[in-house]
Amino acid sequence: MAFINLKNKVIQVKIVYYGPGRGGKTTNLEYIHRRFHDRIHAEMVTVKTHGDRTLFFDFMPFDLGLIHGYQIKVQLYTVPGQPKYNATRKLVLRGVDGIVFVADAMAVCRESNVQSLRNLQENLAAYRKNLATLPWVLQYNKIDLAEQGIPVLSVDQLEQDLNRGFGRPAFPASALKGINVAATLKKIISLAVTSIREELM
Ligand SMILES: Nc1nc2c(ncn2[C@@H]2O[C@H](COP(=O)(O)OP(=O)(O)O)[C@@H](O)[C@H]2O)c(=O)[nH]1
Ligand SMILES: [Mg+2]
Repeated sequence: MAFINLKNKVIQVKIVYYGPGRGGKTTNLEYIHRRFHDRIHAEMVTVKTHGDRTLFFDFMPFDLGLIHGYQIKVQLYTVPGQPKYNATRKLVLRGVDGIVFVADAMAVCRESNVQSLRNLQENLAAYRKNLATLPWVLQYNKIDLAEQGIPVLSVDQLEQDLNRGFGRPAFPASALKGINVAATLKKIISLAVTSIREELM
């Protein structure tokens, strides 16, 4: 459930970008930060280390304006994908309102996508949440690599592997080029806000 401040009429919506390491989560946030810079008046905080670009998480808050007199504040988080950082991943999921699962469309990443989705389900279970009821969408990232002759999974294959039984909105994307990055974000915000509104009624 979102954090709601009734006195100040503020609803905080927490969105987490989840997925295998190096799938493009940070690149999504960097693109959003660049593209909506003047509109969001927000700082992007990235905790970096050598090797991987993010050790802990990336965090970006921004305002969506008023909905029914409530100020909607959205917070975007990403998690580190490597198996050894599971404690951090679990912690970032605390209080999550919506998830973008960023899959890496490269053919060599097929198994790590599936493993990461399984890991997400396990970590959600610790908070008594699950993918059947939570707002979430998928992003099939790095589709631009096909042009360079790098083997990428077909959307059909990715749907089979990751979205079978869920039927969630899914966006073939290139975080690097900004293809479907905004569409992915808009969709998850809309689903999360709708779900919060329903819980409030
Ligand atoms: N070609 C291509 N490379 C990408 C894309 N998205 C991310 N990358 C690259 O993949 C690497 C890992 O991206 P990053 O955002 O750090 O992944 P994260 O670990 O999920 O946060 C970086 O070198 C990015 O430039 C994409 O859409 N296309
Ligand atoms: Mg990252």
